[in-house]
Amino acid sequence: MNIGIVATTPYEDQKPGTSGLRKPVATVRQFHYLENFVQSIFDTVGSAGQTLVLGGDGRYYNRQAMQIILKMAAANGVRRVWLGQGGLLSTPAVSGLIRKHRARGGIILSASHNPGGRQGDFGIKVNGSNGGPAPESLTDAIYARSQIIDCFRILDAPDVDLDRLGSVQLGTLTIEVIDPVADYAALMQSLFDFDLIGDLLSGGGFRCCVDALHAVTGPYAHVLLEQQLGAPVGTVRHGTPLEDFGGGHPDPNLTHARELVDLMFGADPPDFGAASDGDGDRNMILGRHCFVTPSDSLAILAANAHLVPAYRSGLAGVARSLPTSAAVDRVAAALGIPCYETPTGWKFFGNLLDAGAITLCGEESFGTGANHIREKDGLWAVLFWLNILAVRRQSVEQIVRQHWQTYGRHYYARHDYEGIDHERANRLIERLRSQLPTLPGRSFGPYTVQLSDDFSYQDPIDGSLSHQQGIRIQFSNESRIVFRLSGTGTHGATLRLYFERYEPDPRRQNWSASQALADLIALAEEIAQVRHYTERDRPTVIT
Ligand code: VG1
Ligand code: CO
Repeated sequence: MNIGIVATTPYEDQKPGTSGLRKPVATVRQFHYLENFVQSIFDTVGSAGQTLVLGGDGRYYNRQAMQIILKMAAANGVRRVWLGQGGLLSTPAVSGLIRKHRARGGIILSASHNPGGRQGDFGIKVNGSNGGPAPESLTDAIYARSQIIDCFRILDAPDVDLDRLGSVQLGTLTIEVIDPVADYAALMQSLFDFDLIGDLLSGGGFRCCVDALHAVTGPYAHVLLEQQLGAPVGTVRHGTPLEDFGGGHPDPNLTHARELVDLMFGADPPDFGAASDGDGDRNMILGRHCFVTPSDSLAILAANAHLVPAYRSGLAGVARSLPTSAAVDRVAAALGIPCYETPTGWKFFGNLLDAGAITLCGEESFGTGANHIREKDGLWAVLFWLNILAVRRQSVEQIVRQHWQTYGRHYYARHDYEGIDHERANRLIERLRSQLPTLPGRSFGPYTVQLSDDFSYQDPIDGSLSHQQGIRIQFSNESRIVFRLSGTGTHGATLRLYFERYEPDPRRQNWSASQALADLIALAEEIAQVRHYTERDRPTVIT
């Protein structure tokens, strides 16, 4: 088998965003586009003699891309690749495997919650030896390399059988095709009380529904919930991964997981409902006629962590991304543990987790996770909730309401304006930035601005700095508005507005979020002229 060294020219647009390189399939299929980026990864990370983990969420072009990457890995001297059977591995499973096998890192082929299929998106995420998303310093270096690349290496060899379990040799590279679920399931068993959850799920009285949205979580949920924990077959819906996710949008939120939401808010719903995204790292939690905001979910997991075997001895600390509500901050204060505020994106939790400074962390975008791996973890959150429900034997709604009574309620909403004009989106942000110094002290009705800035973060462990991570306007009555532009969209720009308002009085905790936040939403319009700049009169998605 010959190693080809193929001449190539750079593509300008290979800068990774919030979570890897994410592009329309048509972009990724351009001549040598994938090859350039993969060679840039190998050149930057160093591939000779290394062990890597490779998997994807099963979306369109997954299998073709796997073949290219495997042949390139062989030509670049990679020693061993742990590959999920069929090219499938969830993002949390990849993270766990990197750690288990002490691999140099991993490549995950996924555009996460973005739609798949021929017309959809494709993505390439790079993870490091701790199992977590590459830090900015590494993605910047990969990007820099991609801008000067002039050749890549690829083995001239027949395709690898991705479906047959066992070892195969590709030149000097050994590929271990493994069951994508087994190691992850064992890890979950080490964290949660499977006997207790099993009693709850198989007892007959408790009904549960998990919607995998035809994405990668399906095989994991089938094994864990139905086979190992004894939930009735049918508990997992849309459990077969499809290349186009059945035409859906694999985003677990109130808009895109519509079928599950209708079930949970319909007549005689199950006791517990959950959905996951394309690559299995996000989760949405629902009870009967009850939606748990991701920010509340993180706070509730932290407050109940002592009920779960893995966290029985307490939490070292917690962290949340800037736009995530401060619900978890209150729990941390009550527990007497530190709470860190990071920029958006899981990579910012990595150092805190590695240093043992935090045990749990999460984002408002339906991502929660812990120190067992270095990615957010959808099914972990589901099992965590089920473990709490199995101990407390209350409904999801009772648990949420009691939490609000104890800690107060953080009303919360995110408004996304998707596919808007880039230039206008940037103008909105720049105009806001220029207003920042004039806002503190100004009053808008009962809201007086206390702090307004463009969030800068200094990593407490390695001291690295990240600037312009989101514009926050904080009011004296513990309300907040955050504005930022998405780093994962692929069509036009996406503006995200985040609204939060704190309500300690249990008598005033029964409004809908849209009622409670109406004043703040109007205020955002007044300050930022959202309608004018987005040319939209309402958001595309509200979560
Ligand atoms: C979004 C979310 C962010 C999340 C990121 C990746 O980023 O807001 O919280 O970490 O997606 O999630 P952005 O830049 O579009 O707001 V995933 O499930 O794609 O790894
Ligand atoms: Co995801």
